[in-house]
Amino acid sequence: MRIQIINGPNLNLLGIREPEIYGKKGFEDYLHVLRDAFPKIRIDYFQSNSEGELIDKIHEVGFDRDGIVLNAAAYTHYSIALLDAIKSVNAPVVEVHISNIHQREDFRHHSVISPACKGVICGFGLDGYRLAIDALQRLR
Ligand code: CA2
Repeated sequence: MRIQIINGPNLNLLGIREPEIYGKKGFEDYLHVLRDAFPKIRIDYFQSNSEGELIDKIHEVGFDRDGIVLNAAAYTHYSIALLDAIKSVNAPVVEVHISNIHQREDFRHHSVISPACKGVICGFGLDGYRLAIDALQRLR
C-alpha cells in the first residue's frame, strides 16, 4: 500500500511558530512516528506553499496511490481549483486539519474541498494524519 501526504501553505512552519495551536513538533519529525506506526505502508510526503504545485502533485499521484491525506491549510477555505483537482483523480482523499477549524474564526468553518473528499478529520493535532491513514487502509 502506498499513501501520499500533501501539506499546504505555511505547514513548513510547524514546530517553529504558533505551538499553542499547531504543537511543538515539525512534520519531518512526525513522519518517523507515522512510518513506525505503519511499517507495511509506503508513506510519501510533499509540502508546498503554492496552489499550483499542490494541484500538480494531486494530478501526479492521484492515479497510482492508494490514498491521499491532504491538509490544504488556508486553501481549504477558498480554492475551487483544489476542489476540481481532487475530483479529477481516482485516489480517495482524506482531508485533515491539525486544529479544530470549527472552534476558530468563522472563515475557517467552511471547507470548499470537503465535498470531494472521502472524509474529514480535524482537531486531533498531528495524530489526525495517523487516523487518516488508518481510515484509508480500512477502505481496502
Ligand atoms: O488546522 C489546520 O491544520 C489548518 O489546515 C492549518 C492552516 C489553517 O489555515 C487552516 O484553517 C487549518 C494554517 C497552517 C499554518 O501552519 C502554521 C504552522 C505553524 C506556524 C504558523 C502556521
